[in-house]
Amino acid sequence: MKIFKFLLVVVMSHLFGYASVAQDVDGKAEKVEIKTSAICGMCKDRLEKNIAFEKGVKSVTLNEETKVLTIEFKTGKNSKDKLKKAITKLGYDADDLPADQKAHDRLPACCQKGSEPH
Ligand SMILES: [Cu+2]
Repeated sequence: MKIFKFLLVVVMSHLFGYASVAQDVDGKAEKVEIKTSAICGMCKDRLEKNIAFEKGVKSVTLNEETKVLTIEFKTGKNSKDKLKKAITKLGYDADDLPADQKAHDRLPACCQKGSEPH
C-alpha cells in the first residue's frame, strides 16, 4: 500500500509537471518596445528590476543607447498601456506618456530628465 501511494505521488507530480510545462509552451507571449527617458546604468537597473515584477512579464531589457525598453509578457496578462503606466510611476517617460512628477522628483539627481549622460 505504501509503495502504491508513493507511485501515485510520482505519477501525479509528473502529470502536473507536464501540464504546467505545456501551459508555458502554449501560452503566447508578446513583445513591446517602449521609449523611456532613462539616462544611465542606474536607470537601466531600476527599470529592469521593477518592470520584471509586473504581471506576466517574462523578460525586460533596456537598450542603454536607444533608451528603448523591450518587454516580453504573457498575452492577456498585461498590456502595453499598463506597462507604460508602470514605467511612468517609476519616474520615467514612456513613449508619449510623461513621467509621474512625484516619482521623477524622487529619483537621484543624476537620473532626472535633463541630466547629462554619465
Ligand atoms: Cu540614472
